[in-house]
Amino acid sequence: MANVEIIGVPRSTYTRVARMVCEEKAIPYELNPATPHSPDVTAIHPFGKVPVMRHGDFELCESKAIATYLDLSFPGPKLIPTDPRHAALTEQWVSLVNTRIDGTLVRTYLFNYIFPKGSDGKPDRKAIDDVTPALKEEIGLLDRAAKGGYLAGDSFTFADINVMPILFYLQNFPEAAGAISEGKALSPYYQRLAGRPSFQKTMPPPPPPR
Ligand SMILES: N[C@@H](CCC(=O)N[C@@H](CS)C(=O)NCC(=O)O)C(=O)O
Repeated sequence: MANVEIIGVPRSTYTRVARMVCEEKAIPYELNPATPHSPDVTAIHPFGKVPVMRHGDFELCESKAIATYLDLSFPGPKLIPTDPRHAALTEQWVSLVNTRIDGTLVRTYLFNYIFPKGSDGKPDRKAIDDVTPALKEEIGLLDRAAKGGYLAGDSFTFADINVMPILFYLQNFPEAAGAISEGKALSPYYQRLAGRPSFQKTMPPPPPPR
């Protein structure tokens, strides 16, 4: 069968998640660069989001669905555990990150820095100040969860893959970096997991100069 195609943008956190799954399981794959809402993406994702995936004649969207398909279809370490409690904890942390934490930390906080909307081309200071309490609360939540060494249970799972690309970007911005360094667990957790080859091999390119 044809190789797995991950279609998306290398800088996208969710695209990186799908690639990390391939790397962890040593799945041969190609990254086909395509931006959100481009024809290759909208043909597979109803809302034009990346990543999308093609494997032979099978097309799929949504990073968690892609991860589930890859984990069930290919040999290699199980990233979504089979034990019911461990599987459910993995799902819980993916859901908490994707339905709330991503919105606060990436779409609201980071995007204010990366895609500043102010008329002077600078980040919107008020928007950053407004989101900082929620940012601190949610980073605190991740810090407490990371005390066990992994987000879900006592071993590496897809829940860790799902959060690592977000932590990668947060390190570079002051309020988030400060909140991470205030806790005891999240910074060592990030440093340890950042050493995994799946993380190193999917490093996004640096941002374009402004
Ligand atoms: N729930 C989706 C979210 C994917 C997502 O938001 N991707 C971003 C890039 S990291 C995107 O395509 N944004 C464009 C948009 O929302 O229009 C998933 O898990 O795959």
